[in-house]
Amino acid sequence: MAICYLGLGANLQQPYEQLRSCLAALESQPDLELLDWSSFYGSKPVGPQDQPDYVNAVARIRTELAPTALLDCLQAIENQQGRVRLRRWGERTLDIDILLIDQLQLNSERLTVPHIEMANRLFVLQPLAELAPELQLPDGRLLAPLIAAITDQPPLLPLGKPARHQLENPAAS
Ligand code: ROI
Repeated sequence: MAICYLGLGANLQQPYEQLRSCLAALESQPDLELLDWSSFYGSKPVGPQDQPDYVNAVARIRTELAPTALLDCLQAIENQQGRVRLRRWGERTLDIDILLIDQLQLNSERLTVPHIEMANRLFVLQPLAELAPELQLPDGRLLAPLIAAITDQPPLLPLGKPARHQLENPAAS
């Protein structure tokens, strides 16, 4: 059994709803357990600026799936939600990144864990720190100093955290 953290991001086709339905899809997967998720945050694009702002969040899951099987499962969810990706570093309907798998370090053709850019991205570190403030990366680094070192990215805009009963149906309250 592994505890994994997933980075969720979207900036097309109602990004908040994309993330909400992504969490609903994770919750309905037989091979993994959705344990918790962060608030959703609005964020300015890292990369080309001529694209819409993003909505980002981090989810914590538990799974027995091997890393590549987990990747297959997450890519199937991206595709089920009609994933569109227009260009590298560009806009996309839904991106699910494997950030961490326990304290595993993995470098294969398909997958690098921890996620190669996570330590440099406020839109990953801040929601991750909300979920797991004391978390250490496999190399021993803590989140708070990594966050403090980021000076080139504007603050995130907190957008609230949907409750579990709000994941399936956006109209429910
Ligand atoms: N920028 C933000 N703010 N959020 C993302 O999820 C995101 N994803 C990406 C790139 C294009 C690097 N920029 C991003 O893949």
